[in-house]
This record gives sequence, C-alpha cells and structure tokens, in this order.
Amino acid sequence: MFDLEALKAAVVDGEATQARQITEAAVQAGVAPDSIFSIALAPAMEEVGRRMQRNEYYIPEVLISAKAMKAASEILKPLIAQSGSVQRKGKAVMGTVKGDLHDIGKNLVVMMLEGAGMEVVDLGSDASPERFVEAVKQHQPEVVGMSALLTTTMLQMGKVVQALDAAGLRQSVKIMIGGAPVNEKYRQEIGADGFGADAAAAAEMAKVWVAQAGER
Ligand code: B12
Repeated sequence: MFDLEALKAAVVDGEATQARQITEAAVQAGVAPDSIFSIALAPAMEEVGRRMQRNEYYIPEVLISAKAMKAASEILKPLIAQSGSVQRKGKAVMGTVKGDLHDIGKNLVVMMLEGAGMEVVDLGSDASPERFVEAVKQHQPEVVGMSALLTTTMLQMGKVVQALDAAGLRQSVKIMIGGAPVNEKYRQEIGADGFGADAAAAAEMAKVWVAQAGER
C-alpha cells in the first residue's frame, strides 16, 4: 500500500527509509513519477521551508529532510530518465550558481530534462561563471540552466550571462533561470532568455528551444 500524504510526512519528518519504501510502493502501484514529485515531494520541501521560516526547523532538521527527499528521488530518477526516448533530444548544461549549495530544485530540473530526452551536463552546486563558460565551450549545448535559492547568490546569474557574452558564446545558447527568489522581472534585468517556476516548465522551455535550434 502507498499513501502520498504519508510520503510527504516522511520527508518533512526526515524519515529516509520510510520515504524510500512508500516511493517504491507508489511506483509499483503505477503512480507516475512526476506525480509523486508534484503531489508529495515538492510540497514536503515547501513545508520544510515554512517550518524553517517559523524557526521550528534549523539546518540539521532541514538537512535530514533533504536526505529523505534524496532517498525518494533516487528511486524516481532512472524511471524519469527512461521515459525520454533513446534518441537524445538536445543538450543542456545545468548548475546551481556560485556560493549556493541548494541543489534539490536543480536536481529535479536535471531529472525532468533527462526525462524529456535531453543529455544534461550537471555542474552540481557552487558553480562559478568560469565553470559555466568552460562547460559551454566543451559540450556546446543548446541550453544553459541556472538555479539559485538565495537572494545573495541570484546575482551570480547575471555574471554567468556576462561571462558567456564576454567569451563570445552568448548567441550560441538559450539561457533559463529558476529558483525561489528568481522571477520574470529578474530574467529581463540580466538578459536571460527564460524563467521557469518549476521543473516541468524548465523541460517545456528547453524542448521548444532545442526544436528551434534544429530549424536553424
Ligand atoms: C533545503 C534547504 C536548505 C538545505 C539545502 C540542501 C540541498 N542539498 O539542497 C541546507 C540546509 C544546506 C540549506 C542551507 C542554507 N539555507 Co536553505 N533552504 C532550504 C529550503 C528549506 C528548501 C529548498 C528546496 O530544496 N526546495 C524544494 C525545491 C524542489 O524547490 P526549488 O529549489 O525552488 O526548485 C523548484 C523551482 O524553483 C524550479 N527551479 C529551481 N531551479 C531551477 C532552474 C531553472 C533553470 C528553472 C527553469 C527552474 C528551476 O524548479 C524546482 C522544482 O520544481 C528553503 C526554503 C524554500 N521554501 O525554498 C531554504 C532557503 C532557500 N534557505 C535559506 C537560507 C537563508 C539558507 C542558509 C543561508 C542558512 C544559514 N543561515 O546557513 C544556508 C545557505 C547555504 C548555501 N551557501 O547555499 C533561505 C533563503 C533566504 C533568501 N531569501 O535568501 C530559505 C528561503 C529559507 C527561509 N525561508 O529563510 N538550505
């Protein structure tokens, strides 16, 4: 038996074993992996954020919840990747920007892009503008995606756009940004090409851009 409310509670409470077991049961019962994310896992981390804001949770509790989230995601990741066709549809370079260690949202975006059939070069977290530039030179992706969760680190996104411009690579890629403090207005300010509120929006945007690049 599975219960997505119980899965949400397991992640909020940081019960990794339970989170893994309920996720496995849900998958076996045929629940779509992206529904498991949107119904249980994403709301769980939102609740963790609210508790952090109310000073009910501090860093240790948040880390334990993040671990439970990871345990559940690891089961879903290969399933989401499988749902993309074998034929790779474009390439993306993704990373969380310099100074920022939040990688849960970025990892979800990576999973959704892989699920959409794209090859993803994952720069991890704390990725400097130089690393983005190097990765674009080396892998020549159609899409660059950046994630930031702190109001202080979101400024790094503009630096990556500038660094790609200075390296003569700006026109070769479409740049998307996301993460809790980021919005459409900020996208315009830094001259990125797209803002996405969630991982599904990221995948939709990337698909359109890859198709457009193919037409050129
Ligand atoms: C988990 C967490 C942590 C964990 C991170 C673990 C990890 N491996 O990621 C730990 C404990 C390490 C942590 C540390 C800190 N954190 Co913290 N953390 C959070 C928390 C609770 C959840 C974030 C999360 O995972 N959300 C779930 C994911 C799924 O959502 P998401 O990241 O937004 O991603 C979705 C979308 O935004 C979008 N998206 C994301 N990236 C991208 C990219 C693209 C291209 C697109 C299109 C879309 C997209 O798609 C995703 C999926 O749908 C948030 C609270 C919150 N509600 O956001 C605070 C929060 C982000 N943290 C905060 C703070 C202050 C910190 C610390 C500074 C605390 C401290 N005093 O040390 C440190 C900073 C460490 C650092 N240098 O990065 C603040 C930020 C405040 C601010 N405005 O800047 C928040 C908002 C909490 C709060 N309410 O105060 N944190």
